Amino acid sequence: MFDAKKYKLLSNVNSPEDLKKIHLKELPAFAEELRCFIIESASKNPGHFGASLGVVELTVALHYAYSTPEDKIVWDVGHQAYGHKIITGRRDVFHTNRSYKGISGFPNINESPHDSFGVGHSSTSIYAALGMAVAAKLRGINHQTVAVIGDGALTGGMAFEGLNNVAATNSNVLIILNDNKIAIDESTGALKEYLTDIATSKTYNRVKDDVWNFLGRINRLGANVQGFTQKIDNAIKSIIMRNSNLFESLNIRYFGPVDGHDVVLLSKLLKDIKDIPGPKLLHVITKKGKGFKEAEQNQTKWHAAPGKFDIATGKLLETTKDENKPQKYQDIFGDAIVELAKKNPKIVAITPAMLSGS
Ligand SMILES: Cc1ncc(C[n+]2csc(CCOP(=O)(O)OP(=O)(O)O)c2C)c(N)n1
Repeated sequence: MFDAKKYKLLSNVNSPEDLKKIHLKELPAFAEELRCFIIESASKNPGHFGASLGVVELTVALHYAYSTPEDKIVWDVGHQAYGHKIITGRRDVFHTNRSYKGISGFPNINESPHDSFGVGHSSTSIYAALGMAVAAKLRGINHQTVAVIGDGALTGGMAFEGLNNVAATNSNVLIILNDNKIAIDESTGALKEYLTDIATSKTYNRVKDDVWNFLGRINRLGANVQGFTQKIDNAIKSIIMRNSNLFESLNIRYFGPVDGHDVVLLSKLLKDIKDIPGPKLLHVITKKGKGFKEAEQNQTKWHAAPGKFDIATGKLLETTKDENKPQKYQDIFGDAIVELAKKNPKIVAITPAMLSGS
């Protein structure tokens, strides 16, 4: 059960409106409580783990800057939405996560108006967000739409279709690329290298920092900056990045990369970006499993908590150790296919970019 004394800030937050009452300065402390609560809950009721820990700050910043359910946040994959669930009124039932008659481990439109899309893996968020943005426009409603997609899910075909059409329809969609450099197993394919390149490009980052510092200064002067910042930002970016940035080339304005664990920075940024019309992408760098040593060090194993565990040591509790459980179908299948493939070189196994999860 929820211990209000232990979670001083979290105990006052039953909705995104409550979160907005917290002072910007206190957001890091709030994020830390949220992280501890997710860890404590998973230690008793294991479920997905690393992905939600990695987006704690992003989740807090999103709900600080946007107002669901009017604004729409679409989580791709959905296994990273625990923080979202806790902030949007499900804190006290979170201990029932993924259990019979309990709450779903994924966003579920029947469970909460804050869950804008029924999700379950993967690569659908950009398209879903686009649909919501177009529908809002047709109905004359002025709400914001955000798709949060991981670097793994971004490699899916439908995500590429979504990018293609978001750009072509000039919709008011913000795509947040949650780049933690891993899917469930190592990310595969060319996009991984590409994202590393933009995240580490010295020229790009120096210019970006200069532009942002400059814009920050103007903001602090209190000028009516929106149109102005846009003009400068546009001009500089179009010179430097149009031909070197995949997203910019598709007519999606690219912001970042930024530290996805700086909740204050993210909150300010999202508030600024919110008012810029058209398709945009914010590239945030996060660490899967953030804040729990075992999950940071062994990201595949702790993608989902492998059993009940001791929070202090990270050790699995005896009763839930793997050897006490029946073997999983996927393991039996995997062993069998390897055994057969050793004898027959014509056998090829195809996995959805997640060998261990298949
Ligand atoms: C169409 C499709 N392709 C692949 C998968 C397998 N799959 C499930 S989640 C996932 C990606 C998870 O990585 P990411 O989006 O980076 O999220 P993270 O867990 O790192 O937060 C993949 C490839 C799937 N479920 N559906």
